[in-house]
Amino acid sequence: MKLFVDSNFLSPYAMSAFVALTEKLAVFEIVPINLAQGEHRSAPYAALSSTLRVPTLTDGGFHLSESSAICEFIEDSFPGTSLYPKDLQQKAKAREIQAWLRSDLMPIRQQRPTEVIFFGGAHPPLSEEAQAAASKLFTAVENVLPEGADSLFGIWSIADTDLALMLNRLVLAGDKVPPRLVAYAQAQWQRPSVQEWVNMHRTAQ
Ligand SMILES: N[C@@H](CCC(=O)N[C@@H](CS)C(=O)NCC(=O)O)C(=O)O
Repeated sequence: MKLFVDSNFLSPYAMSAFVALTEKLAVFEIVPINLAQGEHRSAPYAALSSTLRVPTLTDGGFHLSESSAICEFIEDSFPGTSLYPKDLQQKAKAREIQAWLRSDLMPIRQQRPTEVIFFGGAHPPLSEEAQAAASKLFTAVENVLPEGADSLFGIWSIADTDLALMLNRLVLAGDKVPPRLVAYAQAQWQRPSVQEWVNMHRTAQ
């Protein structure tokens, strides 16, 4: 198996696929794709990914893009640590959270790009629009995360990793985040599979 990821390990979607494979103890090769140089638009990559985006997972002649589809494929392909809750309603909620994080909260994603998480540095205050998105995020998480819990469904799921990344865009930029959400994001960030991604070698561009 090969996992094609951005060569600077900044993509939250590549991270999700990486964590999923790592949790399953799958044997896979990381193939870095240089987005800055447009390598994702090159013919060899286009032959693997119709979306021309990272991540893409390949297994022989099988090619799959879109990180949530990749996570579901990995879940169905490997035994070991479950990526999703077994309970059908909880599993559906985990997928809801994944889909939501990928389709909404754009002002946070734009004003707190993952460089904030992986490189640090100073960032301008959030715009009103981004503050509104942050407050929507906080309310949603407070509604779904049980008091005192460090995972959404009583046991780790890949939705926790995705959600912690979204919260950490704000936490690590020093934005105001409710303390129990900070504690949740920090606890999730310590997971060894996540730390493996965090500790990838990156170069400032
Ligand atoms: N919905 C996709 C999003 C993937 C995505 O946006 N990847 C970005 C890197 S974070 C990318 O490849 N950007 C290059 C481009 O769109 O040209 C997923 O979940 O995999």
